[in-house]
Amino acid sequence: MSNKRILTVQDISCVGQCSLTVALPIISACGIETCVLPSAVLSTHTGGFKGFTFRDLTDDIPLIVKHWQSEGIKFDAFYTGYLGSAEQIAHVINIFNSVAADGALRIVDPAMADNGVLYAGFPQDFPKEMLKLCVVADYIIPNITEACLMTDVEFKTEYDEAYIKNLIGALVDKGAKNIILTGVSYTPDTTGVVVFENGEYSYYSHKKLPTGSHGTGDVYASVFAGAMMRGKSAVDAARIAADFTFETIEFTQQSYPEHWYGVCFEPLLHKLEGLLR
Ligand code: PXL
Repeated sequence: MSNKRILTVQDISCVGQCSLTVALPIISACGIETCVLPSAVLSTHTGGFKGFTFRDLTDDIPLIVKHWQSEGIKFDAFYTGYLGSAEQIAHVINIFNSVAADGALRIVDPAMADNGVLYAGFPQDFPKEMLKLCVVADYIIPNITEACLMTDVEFKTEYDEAYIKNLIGALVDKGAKNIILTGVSYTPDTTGVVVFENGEYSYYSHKKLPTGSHGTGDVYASVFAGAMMRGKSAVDAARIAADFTFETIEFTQQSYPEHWYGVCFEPLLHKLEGLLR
């Protein structure tokens, strides 16, 4: 158990196995105190349910932060995911400065898009706003769609290493520091992550499972954040997160093939400790 605490800022989708209902159990299972700042409350996630409710909590954020400041509360790390409005980005940048312990780690998952399109409800200019948060982060965890939307690089489903290096170069040109690019697949049977850190690339790949699953980006980013808090290098954290996420998808497809809206990560939480040793 570490005595460091992380603040994660993302929505509560009451049903959906994504965002806070993933981050809170996973980072806690990594042995890290996990504080939360809900960006919005939705009845479900937006990826396939119809008629979901959405309550934006933007106005609560400055009041919550003010209280933390009056109590002298600071955080050793931040991990942000799905945000409720473009306006929240300025609030989060303020949080990164005003309630950060010395040397605090800032991890941003620009959770806003997949498969070439923005998630339902985000305005077209949202990626430009999200980029402002990405440039103040130590690590960003975009998928290819999110990286393309923030850089105006054309989104492709078939590509080579030169395309991926150009995409990472475009993010660096915009001001991003260290980048974990997820869902990078160079062969039909494999997928993986590119880690770009201090100017060096590495690639970790594993078997690709036949269909994509909701919420896996949040599982991935949560394990990455937990592993970084446990003192792993970014390359090791990226690999551990990939292995755990793969297991959750495989387990869900084998044990509950009808379960469509998320991955059944809960029965596998106990494995995190072993992966982190
Ligand atoms: O998993 C990303 C995510 C988080 N939060 C909400 C979402 C999604 C993806 O669709 O809709 C509300």
